[in-house]
Amino acid sequence: MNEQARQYVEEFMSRLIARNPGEPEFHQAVREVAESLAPHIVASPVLLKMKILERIAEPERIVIFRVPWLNDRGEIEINRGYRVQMNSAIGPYKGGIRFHPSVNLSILKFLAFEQTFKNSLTTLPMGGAKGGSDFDPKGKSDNEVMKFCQSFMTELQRHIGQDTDVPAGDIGVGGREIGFLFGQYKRLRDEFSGTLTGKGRDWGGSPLRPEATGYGTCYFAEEMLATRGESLRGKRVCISGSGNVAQYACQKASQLGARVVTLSDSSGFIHDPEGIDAAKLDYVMELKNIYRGRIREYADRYPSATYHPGQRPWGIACDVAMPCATQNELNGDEAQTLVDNGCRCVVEGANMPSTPEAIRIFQQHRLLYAPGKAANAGGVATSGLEMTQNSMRLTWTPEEVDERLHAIMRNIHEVCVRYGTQEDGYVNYVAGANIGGFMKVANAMLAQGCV
Ligand code: NDP
Ligand code: 2IT
Repeated sequence: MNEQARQYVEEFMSRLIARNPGEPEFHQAVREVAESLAPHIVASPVLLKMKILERIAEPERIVIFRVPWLNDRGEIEINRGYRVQMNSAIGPYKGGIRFHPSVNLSILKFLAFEQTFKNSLTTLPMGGAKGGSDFDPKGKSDNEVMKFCQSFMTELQRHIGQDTDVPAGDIGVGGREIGFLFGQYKRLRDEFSGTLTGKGRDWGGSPLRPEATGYGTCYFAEEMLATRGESLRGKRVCISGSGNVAQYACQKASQLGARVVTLSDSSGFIHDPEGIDAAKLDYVMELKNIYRGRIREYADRYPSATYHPGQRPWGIACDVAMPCATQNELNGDEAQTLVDNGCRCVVEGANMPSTPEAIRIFQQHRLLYAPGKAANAGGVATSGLEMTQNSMRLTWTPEEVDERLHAIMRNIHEVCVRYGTQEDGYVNYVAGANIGGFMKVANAMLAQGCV
């Protein structure tokens, strides 16, 4: 980066931090993008004059609302609901809903900001958004989750719609929650529309939407490895998390011939050197999705595995790492350990799981490293395909959706290579994804004037 670009980033960031104090995750996500884009922006008088980056980093609208509900003891509980509508330059707002006690404005603004670039990379017409609540689904009964979802949607329904804003799942929001949210939306608005994605297969959901994020992450890994004449076959893979993304990343990686040796949750990780095969993954899916249990139970069931409480899986030797749990779950020290243990490829199923220090280490050591906004875009891409099917009032076959998902991931990889290849031939996927995702949004904003 030249001096002018560096100065642009620092001035831009100090204004952003002053306008958005106490929001470290939002600052982190914006800085990464600003650093990738700065050389292009300072070279473009029109981008500078039209303040495109300044506008992209300012949400178009944020809604914050009270979510009161009655628990099973008949007591009133109060949570806070949010929807950050970041950018609608290329389509209706689109992005997931997260239910987790850590949810706050900083986290949702970082996620909505990332989503804008990710959605653009899919080539589908979707703007960027994210929403959620500090509600903690852990330990709640199905009845309590339903009550909460109904109260949350009673307010949210005013702000969303199939041509306005189309939410989906994220951490703590899966098929069960989307069902309750959709039921209440339909009841209040008296319409059966594609306003949420991730719906059940029998009521408007797309085949493969549950699988799409994890599968897409593996398809992206295959493309990256192919640039070095390699593939997932025979590779040892460390995965973090054991939720939606982790489960289907594990399934596809195994189908493609890899040996997945770890899974985790916020309490610890399991290491199974023999590999988590299809039968063991069936057990994990039942444990997590039906009984809502903890990953430590895997080690009670399978003697080949050990459980490591309070630890993350990055100390286990692997060829490929797939962080699939949450933001900032892989720090600089852990990145160095992965490198020292021979890891060659890091593909992010989660959003912003690697800290800036970790990313620096991966890039310094010339690892294949792909950020979430490229590698995990298969989830929202398949949500986009669900929107298309809903508009056409028909359902494609799983094979057709898989083919489109695969093509989209291949295309995103090509865009990253096009915009991210350095003079020495190294592909900087961070730069590639940020520049590739930015172009379409920036051009749309230029065309649409000062809005
Ligand atoms: P789930 O709720 O299904 O699973 C989340 C997993 O991550 C659980 O194993 C959970 O463990 C773990 N986890 C959550 N928070 C933390 C934390 N603070 N520290 C350690 N572990 C944690 O969510 P998803 O699988 O859907 O999402 C995982 C990641 O993928 C997120 O970053 C999400 O934004 C991203 N993503 C999701 C997409 C989707 O389609 N669902 C699409 C693209 C990205 P525990 O049970 O202990 O909380
Ligand atoms: O982070 C993400 O891309 C998601 N949680 C999926 C969003 C969506 O609208 O499918």
